[in-house]
Amino acid sequence: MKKFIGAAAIGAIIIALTGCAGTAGSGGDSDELVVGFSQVGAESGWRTANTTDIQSAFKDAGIELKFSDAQGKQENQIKAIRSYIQQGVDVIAFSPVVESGWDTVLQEAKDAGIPVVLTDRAVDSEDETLYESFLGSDFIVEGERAGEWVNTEFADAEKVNIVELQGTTGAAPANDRAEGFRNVVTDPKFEIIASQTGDFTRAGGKQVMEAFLQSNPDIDLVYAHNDDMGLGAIEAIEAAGLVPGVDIKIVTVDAVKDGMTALADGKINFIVECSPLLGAQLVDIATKVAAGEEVEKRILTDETTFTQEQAIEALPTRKY
Ligand code: GYE
Repeated sequence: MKKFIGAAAIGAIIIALTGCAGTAGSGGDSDELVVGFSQVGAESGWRTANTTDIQSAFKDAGIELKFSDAQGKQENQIKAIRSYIQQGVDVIAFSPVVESGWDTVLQEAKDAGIPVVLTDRAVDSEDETLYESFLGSDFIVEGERAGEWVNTEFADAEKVNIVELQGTTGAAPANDRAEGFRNVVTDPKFEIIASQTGDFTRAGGKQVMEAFLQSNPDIDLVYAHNDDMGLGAIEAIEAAGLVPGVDIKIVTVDAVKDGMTALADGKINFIVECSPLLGAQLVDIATKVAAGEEVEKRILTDETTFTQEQAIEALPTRKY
């Protein structure tokens, strides 16, 4: 902290000498705020909606947003964060591609006096002072909501073979959606006969589902950690001559437009919502932390679930 006291003292001398406060320096007027944001990539419809929403919220607020796309790689995110530190932005926000391995770079941001806000995904750092706030969904609850639907839907079944399309390995939503689902789908009649990552992409979901179908003749249900992988699974199921939503039931997470359309068409059976519209809240948090105001450590998004009937009703006004 010493060097900041030094800088402030020098600033005071300059002000005294020139008789004018000037406008330079970080953390001043919200008009001058600069926020650096490191996005995961563009792997899904959810991610695209999230990027658009964040960029437009900062534009509307008149706050400069430096944006970088990590293309799914943690090393790119670390580079982007280091570059934001170097540039002396006022706030750094990022959506961590995986949960672990952030302590060093977060400590660097802390040492530079730059507050960090986690959006959408969590880190597993034990030191919670390394970030100001975490804005996003409760992915465990999302997994539990998917599981509760499964329990009701298959209440009368004797044996249910489930295949799981997992999100990106090591990502918070992949870890937690797997955990939440297993928390509630506990009856021994349910068996997760195969589980593999499809990396949150449509192509990944399709490829993994093709392999699942080849080695498992009797699949009752697909649990996909996001809509895109569920949409990929639909293609694989149809190519195998089966009817998605009927021969094999499908439950997914996200509720983006393409997912909701497949739900309304009867190809998906149930979707747990995960909202990508984090922009306005992120602007609010970034503005507050830059001004040194206290913010809540954990800010949850409001979410619901959709049946096929509810999707038909919601689709015309769906924003993403
Ligand atoms: O569910 C998935 C995306 O982190 C909540 O990432 C997000 C997840 C979302 O690729 O579609």
